[in-house]
Amino acid sequence: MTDTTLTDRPPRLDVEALERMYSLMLGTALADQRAAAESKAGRLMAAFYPVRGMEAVCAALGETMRTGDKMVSTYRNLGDALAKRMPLRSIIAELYGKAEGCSRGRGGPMHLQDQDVNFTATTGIVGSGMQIAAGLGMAEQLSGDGNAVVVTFGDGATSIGAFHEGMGFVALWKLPVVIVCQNNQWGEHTSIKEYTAAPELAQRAASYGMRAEKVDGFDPMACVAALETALARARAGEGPTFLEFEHYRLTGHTGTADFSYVPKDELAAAMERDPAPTFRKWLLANGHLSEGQIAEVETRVRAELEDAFQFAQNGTDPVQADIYEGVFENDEFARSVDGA
Ligand SMILES: Cc1ncc(C[n+]2csc(CCOP(=O)(O)OP(=O)(O)O)c2C)c(N)n1
Ligand SMILES: [Mg+2]
Repeated sequence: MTDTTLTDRPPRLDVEALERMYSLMLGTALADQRAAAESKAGRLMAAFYPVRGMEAVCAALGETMRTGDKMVSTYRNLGDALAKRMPLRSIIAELYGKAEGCSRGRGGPMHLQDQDVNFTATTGIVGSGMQIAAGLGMAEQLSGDGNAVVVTFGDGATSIGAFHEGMGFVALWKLPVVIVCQNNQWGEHTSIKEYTAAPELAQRAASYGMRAEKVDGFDPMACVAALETALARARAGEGPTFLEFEHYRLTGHTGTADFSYVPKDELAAAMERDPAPTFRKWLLANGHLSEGQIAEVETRVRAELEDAFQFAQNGTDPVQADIYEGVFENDEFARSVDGA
């Protein structure tokens, strides 16, 4: 029997692509759960912000972005980093604040980055990614090399001034920016219904003269289709697109936060659509992947995670002596500041 709960596969996505997407969804969910548990145990360098609920959007980002595309993310960045194909070991080591981490242990969970794959910046300042993306978008437009800039942030960020300034700027200059709003229905501990009188976020884009679309963020193929169109428009010089991906936060705000305030029925309904298990069922029901192929993916993903967590836990702590290195353009200056 064909499963029609999710949008059907576009012909472009072959078996390998579907396997990659399932790997990314499952890898994100499992890494997230383990990181949250490590955070609860007090073993991570700083607070961890879970991404459970966002896995379908992240897998679609992974399938549609190119390495040359720049990405700006937030503190809730694990799935974005995986979508950008950052090495898993360097991600997990950074969560523990180890020298082997992508930011040499100086950033922690909130500040993953990797210039090799153009995971350009992550920021903990809500709404500020929009302005960073505007600057990067202008640079891409001037260079004319056909890359796009993707910026991700939450629903709450659309109430911040910086967001609105950035929206006006990228629309006016028709910058090659794809704006990914992860609407998980919560801004910290406040429901979207309680913090805005205008909860239809995609409608905000129209007032800036920008194309916008609301997308089911629990439907991986719908996410791919929306991102493909937006990225193609950006590359063709047709300007930015605002995409509101609607889903639900399946955890607390942080890895340790209580979330008993979340209505039980809402959470239960969202859990019914938990991206990785739902996609797994859909892949099987539609005959896209066999039980054997799925099992292979799952074994590989679990082994890679085990390796990365072991690597991180055995990593080295950064030393005080190089604390300023990589902070200023000139390391000589850094040493003089340090008095070394
Ligand atoms: C400018 C600014 N104001 C407030 C905060 C505190 N803060 C951290 S996360 C957050 C909620 C943001 O909600 P949303 O944009 O929906 O993202 P989510 O955490 O749900 O992914 C707030 C208010 C901050 N980091 N930066
Ligand atoms: Mg939110």
